[in-house]
Amino acid sequence: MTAKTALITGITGQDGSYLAELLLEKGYTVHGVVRRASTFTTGRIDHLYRDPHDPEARLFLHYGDLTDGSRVAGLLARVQPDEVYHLAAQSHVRVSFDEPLFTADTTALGTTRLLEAIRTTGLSCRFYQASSSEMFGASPPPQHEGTPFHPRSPYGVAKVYAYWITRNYREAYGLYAVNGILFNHESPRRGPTFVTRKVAMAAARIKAGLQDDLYLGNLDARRDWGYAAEYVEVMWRMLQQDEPDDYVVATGSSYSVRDFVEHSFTHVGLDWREHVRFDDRYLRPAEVDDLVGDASKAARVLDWRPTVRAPELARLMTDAELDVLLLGDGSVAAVPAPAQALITHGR
Ligand code: NDP
Ligand code: GDR
Repeated sequence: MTAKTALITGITGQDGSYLAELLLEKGYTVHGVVRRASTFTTGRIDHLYRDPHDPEARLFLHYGDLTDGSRVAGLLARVQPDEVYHLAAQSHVRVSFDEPLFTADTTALGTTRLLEAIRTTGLSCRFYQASSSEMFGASPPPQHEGTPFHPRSPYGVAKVYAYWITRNYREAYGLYAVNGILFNHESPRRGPTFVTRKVAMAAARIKAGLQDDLYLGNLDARRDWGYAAEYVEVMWRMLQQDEPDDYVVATGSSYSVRDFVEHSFTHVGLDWREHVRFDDRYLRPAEVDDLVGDASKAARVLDWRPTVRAPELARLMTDAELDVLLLGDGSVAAVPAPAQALITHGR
């Protein structure tokens, strides 16, 4: 069998980096789309670098932005992928309330641009859409493939659009297109403004004496948190089936934000009540209270089962942060807090 070629949008993100690793291990040639920024954004995939002049090189990157449909179409025609993993999105729920139009353009219409490019170039590739448990929003748990959508944010609404346009291209044009409806999944590579990474970084910094307090919003929200490194495998499995279909991917257990904080702080010997403060700028205009996924279809059809749940995740993420801060001689690296934390939410 000849080795396959994959195109990953969002390769610089958390999931894109784990997926690129997985596909390279499986022998794929991997092309990634990177948007231009004034600083380098490839930190999560730098370890995969191999000189492109090396005949063995199998990872290639291209500039491109989801808002530029002609570029997307040009890239697809040039790369001729067997599989497209569409992971790029404005993925932050709180930010989507501040930037609803940009979120719609990128997260919703970006998906149509890719699908339309596949259709018009006549490619017979397989397409994976990164759908989200945020589509279920206010629908009570447990949520499964048949649960009605009730999104609670511009991000959730944009993902519902992207879900349906993916199904529509499957039904209308016979495209092999699937929705992976993934519940929250985290890792040491998680963006620092998502709550799990924010908590893990703060617990480590407080332990190391670099800060005193952690400001959070709603501690009562419950999430079904899994481990990102385990979740990319199921994306790949979805594209290896005879027929395209949609799947929920989750652990089936839910924990509150407070639980996650407690596991992280206790792990490094801290009492979270002495350090966690409330800041209403981290509240959302509408909240998703409780997500618990029923992934029995993925277990049955794809033979996929997660092993890492929130308590272990909190420990491994906090350990990873401490590893960055604690130097070999026992001293602490004076890593400054990022100015990103100055950003205020609200319109
Ligand atoms: P990240 O936010 O870590 O990564 C998002 C990626 O999209 C980054 O590579 C980012 O580039 C890229 N991107 C954003 N906007 C554009 C644009 N306009 N043009 C091109 N690229 C763009 O997300 P995750 O890795 O956590 O998630 C991957 C996908 O899965 C997303 O679509 C997300 O919405 C979805 N999802 C995630 C879940 C999770 O729990 N992680 C759960 C369910 C769905 P840059 O690095 O330059 O910012
Ligand atoms: P979520 O993740 O909105 O579920 O979306 P996030 O980690 O941002 O929030 C989870 C819950 O924590 C509460 N929370 C806070 N959240 C953040 N970010 N910062 C805080 O200070 C804070 N305090 C409390 C939130 O209110 C929320 O209830 C993620 C993203 O990866 C999406 O792209 C993905 O689709 C969904 O998961 C599934």
